Amino acid sequence: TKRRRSRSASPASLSLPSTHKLAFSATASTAGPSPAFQQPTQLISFSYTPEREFELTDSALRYLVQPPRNAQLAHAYDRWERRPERRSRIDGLLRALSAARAKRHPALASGVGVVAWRGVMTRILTSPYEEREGWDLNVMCVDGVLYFEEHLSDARLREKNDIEPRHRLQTYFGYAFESYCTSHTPGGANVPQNPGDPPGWGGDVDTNVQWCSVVRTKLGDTRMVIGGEVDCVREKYTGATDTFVELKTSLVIRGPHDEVKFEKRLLKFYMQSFLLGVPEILVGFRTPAGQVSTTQVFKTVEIPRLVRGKLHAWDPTTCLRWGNAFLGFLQAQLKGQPERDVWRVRFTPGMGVELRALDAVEVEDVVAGEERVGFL
Ligand code: 0WD
Ligand code: CA
Repeated sequence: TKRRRSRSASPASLSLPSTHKLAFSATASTAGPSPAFQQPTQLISFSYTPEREFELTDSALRYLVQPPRNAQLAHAYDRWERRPERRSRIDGLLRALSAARAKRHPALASGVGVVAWRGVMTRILTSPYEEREGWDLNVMCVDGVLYFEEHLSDARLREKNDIEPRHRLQTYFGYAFESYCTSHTPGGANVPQNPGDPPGWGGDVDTNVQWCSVVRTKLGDTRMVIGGEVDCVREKYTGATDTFVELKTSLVIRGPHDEVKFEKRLLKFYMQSFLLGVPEILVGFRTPAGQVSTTQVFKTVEIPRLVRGKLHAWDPTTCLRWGNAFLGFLQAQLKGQPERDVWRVRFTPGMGVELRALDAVEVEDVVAGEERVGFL
């Protein structure tokens, strides 16, 4: 039976037993070897169509092509098919996982400890270095498996939907870069569809369309199934992660200040690609107005070395150690708890995380009237 707490109850953190908190200091003091991270292997892939329908195909897979010189990233901004910001569940990931199970994928023989989108795992693992943005997760533990979903408060959702025009354009620059750098056919040069399209334009941006890979990996003793969007593959699709390429845009580096900013950002680039086994990141450096001036390929494994020893350095070992402690903490706390319960993890920058059970009213908010057990 669930306790009903009134929504105006004082912040739960004040009344929480300290066992419901995990502070960074708890992992900083246990320096030592890094927990092992297993090379991810792909279980299955899937696509979202322009109608945002899930399908177990590679219809949205794209191949890397050389972008034209000085590509203009503001091109066709007015034709962007924008996916509305909604709370995103893990339904697509679970459907893909079920399909992989039905095919008796050998990598699933040994059970799973965590199921999550890659973006969520990136947030968790980079949090020791996160200075500004907190986050909330919804967590369920069913049959020993932890399921994570991002929790966006109403306020955060509104914020995401009313981002400043300037910021929205910058986001678009990233998608336009993907259009120039990818093609539907391997080795195919992009042939513009509309009069007025520049050479090399790969088609108007539709952010409903995504190709996703679901991989299996392991951090410490925890086996994980992680799903994430993959921008394109280099030359051919092998069914493995070894040809995956991540595309990024970043402002041209004009001085030491920009360099520091970029090198801090590299942690997110690194962790995001590392978690899915993506070996290469192609960065388009652009002007503030959105013209690509240079491109550079970064090998994911080599990125940590680029920042090592610097004042603003980050260390992936710290992230892995934290991630391992975080998963161990949740496993210990949720073991033996009712499986229908939904838990909330809140991360506060510089501090760590707090865990609490949601009450029935809060769970209703999470489920949002859909027929689900918790968010599953
Ligand atoms: O709706 C949301 N708030 C989110 C949805 C946030 C994060 C993820 N997702 C969805 C994704 O759309 C996808 O279906 O979860 C699934 C897995 O995504 P992921 O790979 O775990 O997401 P992440 O690693 O955070 O982002 C990967 C890419 C982004 O590339 P960049 O280079 O910017 O990191 O997914 C795209 C984006 O291209 N992406 C989005 N595109 C449109 N609308 C969004 C969004 N809200 N979020 C991520
Ligand atoms: Ca990208």
